[in-house]
Amino acid sequence: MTAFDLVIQNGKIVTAGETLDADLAIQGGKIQAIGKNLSGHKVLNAAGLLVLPGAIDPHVHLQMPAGATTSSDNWQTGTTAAALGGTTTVIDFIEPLENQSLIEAFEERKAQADSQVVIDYALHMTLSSIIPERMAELPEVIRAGMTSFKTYTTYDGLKLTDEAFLKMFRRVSETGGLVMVHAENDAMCGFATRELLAQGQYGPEAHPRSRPASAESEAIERVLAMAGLTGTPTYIVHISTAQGVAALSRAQARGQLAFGETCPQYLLLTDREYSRPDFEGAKFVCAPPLRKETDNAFLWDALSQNTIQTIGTDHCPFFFKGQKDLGKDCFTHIPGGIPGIESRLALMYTYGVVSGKLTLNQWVDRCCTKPAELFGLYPQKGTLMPGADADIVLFDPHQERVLSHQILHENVDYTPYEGLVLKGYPITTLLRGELLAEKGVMYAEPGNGKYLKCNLPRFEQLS
Ligand code: DUC
Ligand code: ZN
Repeated sequence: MTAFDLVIQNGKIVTAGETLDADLAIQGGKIQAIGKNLSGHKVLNAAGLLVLPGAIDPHVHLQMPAGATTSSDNWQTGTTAAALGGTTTVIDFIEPLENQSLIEAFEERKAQADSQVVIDYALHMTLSSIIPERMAELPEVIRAGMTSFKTYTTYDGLKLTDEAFLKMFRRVSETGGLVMVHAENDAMCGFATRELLAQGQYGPEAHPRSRPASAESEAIERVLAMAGLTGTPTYIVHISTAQGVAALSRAQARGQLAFGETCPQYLLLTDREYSRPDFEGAKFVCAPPLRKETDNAFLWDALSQNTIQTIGTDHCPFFFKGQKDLGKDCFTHIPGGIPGIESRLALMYTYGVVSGKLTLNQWVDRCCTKPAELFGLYPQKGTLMPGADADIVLFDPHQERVLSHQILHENVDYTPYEGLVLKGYPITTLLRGELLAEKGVMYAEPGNGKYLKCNLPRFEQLS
């Protein structure tokens, strides 16, 4: 009988489509076989463990400039934390400077990442300008491996007008790419913010009212109407509201290729956090803001119904002491973003699968498979099948932990999930067949990760 490089024996293999008791064999960094009684030169005994595809976080911001500061995880610390939490691929963003060519911005961002990453990574390209020179670069950007284009309806310097959205949608459609949208109505957010400030409301508790739920749903409805006109596949990032889900669902019912992402913070936390004393509400400032329990419930439902396809983190950490306090005198100066890159898989297992809101297979689908499919990485990533990269997580469904900043490796001084009880935790992570991380210890050197070129998505093959 053939002996493979490595065999993971006796585990429960979980993919988006099935769950089976079988061995998994790895050869040359790829999955070679899944079956019974496989033998290997090396063996990992996974009895009692779940064997999953390495998770893919489709939305992170490592080393991201944000006004006067920068998100506190660099490519090395952020990808280390990701690996220890069972994530083997992250997709981050390129934000070209005004007047900078897209390809030049890509080369700079890639050079920054390459020497630091311990896991594989891909990049989304932000389009904040639609001048002809930028649009002419799209085919080259796609050839270089970025097939998803991030756009904004809000933030000066990033937001596009409706007219620009329409032109951009048309152009991206012609290339076969996917448009991602951060959808919040800029005028509504600006108006609400100015009224709050005029009333003397400067603390973090004003933050959720400065970016109302209706601003999100209005923007989702509008961008999806425009995407419908041009027939452009569109992915709405970090959906936080029930009304936002309803707008997405209406576009899907019209037959559009409209996809959605939500994040653990919008499933598990609420706007009550902003009223914590001693400025602690600042720890939860992100855009869109945390919402209500009814929104949490609606989002869980949307995930289980496949109205929302992915769970990303929008990981964008800032230290409470030294960064969040830039907004001590006014909430509008609090750097927006929260950490979560390390805890996504475990949180979604406990609060999704154990609590009965998602099946085991849906958990894998939303955290691993759908991100790979939508961003053109499937089947190299996001699943367990012969020929796929051997990116694998051994997950102990019986390990109980209390989530706290002390057990995490994110470079930040808090976790928004402090004190949450976890039932199940990733214990071993392999990348391309090599041991990457185990029980809190990182085995790979910086530079171990590879840049992944994304293919154009093939929506007709979506599971
Ligand atoms: N929202 C945040 O809060 N931070 C990073 C980017 C974003 O969209
Ligand atoms: Zn983001």
